[in-house]
Amino acid sequence: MDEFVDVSSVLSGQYTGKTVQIRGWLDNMRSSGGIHFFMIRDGTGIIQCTMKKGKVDDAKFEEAKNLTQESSLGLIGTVFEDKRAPGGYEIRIENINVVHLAEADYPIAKKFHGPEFLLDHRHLWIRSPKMQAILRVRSKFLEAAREWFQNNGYTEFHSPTLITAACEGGSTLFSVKYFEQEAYLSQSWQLYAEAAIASLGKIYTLAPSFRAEKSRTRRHLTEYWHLEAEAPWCDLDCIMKVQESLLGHIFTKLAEKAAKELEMLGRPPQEILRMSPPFQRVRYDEVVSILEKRGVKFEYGNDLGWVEEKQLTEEFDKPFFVTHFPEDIKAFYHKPDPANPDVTLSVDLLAPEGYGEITGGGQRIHDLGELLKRIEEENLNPKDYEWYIDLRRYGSVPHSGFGLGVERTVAWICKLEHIRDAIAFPRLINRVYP
Ligand code: NSS
Repeated sequence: MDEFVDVSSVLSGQYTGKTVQIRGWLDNMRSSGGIHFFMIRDGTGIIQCTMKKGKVDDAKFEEAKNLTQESSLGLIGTVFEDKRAPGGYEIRIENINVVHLAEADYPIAKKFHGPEFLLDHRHLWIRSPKMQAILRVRSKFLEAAREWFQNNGYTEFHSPTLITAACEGGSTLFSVKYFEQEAYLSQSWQLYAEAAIASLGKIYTLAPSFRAEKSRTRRHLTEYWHLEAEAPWCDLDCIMKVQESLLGHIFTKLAEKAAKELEMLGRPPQEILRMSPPFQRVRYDEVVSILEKRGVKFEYGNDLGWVEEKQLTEEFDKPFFVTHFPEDIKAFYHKPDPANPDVTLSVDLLAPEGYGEITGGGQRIHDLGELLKRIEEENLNPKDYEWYIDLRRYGSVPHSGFGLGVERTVAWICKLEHIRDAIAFPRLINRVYP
């Protein structure tokens, strides 16, 4: 017998009474009364394995005493249902094969460590139950998102990471020496997506975006994963419906496929289902009055910051849209509202419970003259945007799109205190290691 089985399938009960072979890492170990108790983790689950003196070779039993946390090993044993074991099953070991005896001083002890220590040891900390659960929710989140896009006729499209013109304004651009020229890291695929809709129709992407955020906050990374969509013949209302349908699908799938992980993170799946669309729509000017009523000092025309968003989210118990932001606080490509050109057909989606913005987007300018005017008003160099401007010369159509910050959304879903835990190896103003 040389087939290894997954711990998760042993825990599902399908191997009860049978002899199986598993492999994994020693998560924890104790010995009592001639029995070694091993907790073995294999990435699919964790299971108690017991080794009884007399049931294995004496030398093996003695050798096992010296096993260290995180040693990797393979073992053969019989599966028993046992209510006392965590997970309800245990494997009684018949033979064990140590693949790698880990060094004795595993840096992450079963005691409290400060956040900086855990960030320095992130390469090991991602093995912790909490990080495992978050990373699994993240994976299921993206699986469901891709599924929605595929079911709804969207084609996956990729844009370059090395670019020469800002999408979201110059202040957060990372510059890169590109041979003799200066280039930047992309903040968003959007401008290229606007070119690609005339080729492929409805499109989406999942890619890293980069922002040289100088602020240390709980919701800013310098490198984050951006789930973006762009659709021709789609207006502001249409792109809000796209977001509702996408997130509704994701919530349903998460409740079904990541229930155990969500539960462990303190987010019962029913709570996620309760967040399902429709999402309320509030205009920016209404937001100003809400803030005023709550006694928050806020002037019309300012952008919503962390403080304002936090206050606002207390008024809603589900995600909600904020629309029609003033022109001055939105990037050049946002279409001015024909009914009131001082505001734009823009929309952010805010998560409740103090989390705030998780998506940003809206309807784009499709008229050539209007775009040139906005580029000039924003003091951008039209030369940098020549190809983008060209799109308004050859078959321009009304179109809209949005970008969802994967870590922001996962942080909210998993009820995390800080965005850094929604990604395995976070990039922050003061951290590019490990
Ligand atoms: O700047 S955005 O609001 N909008 C765009 O980039 C559009 N060009 C997207 C589009 O229409 N295709 O960023 C979109 C989202 C925002 O709502 C956040 O959820 C996330 O990207 N975001 C971030 N997440 C983590 N860290 C940082 N620094 C960050 N900046 C934006």
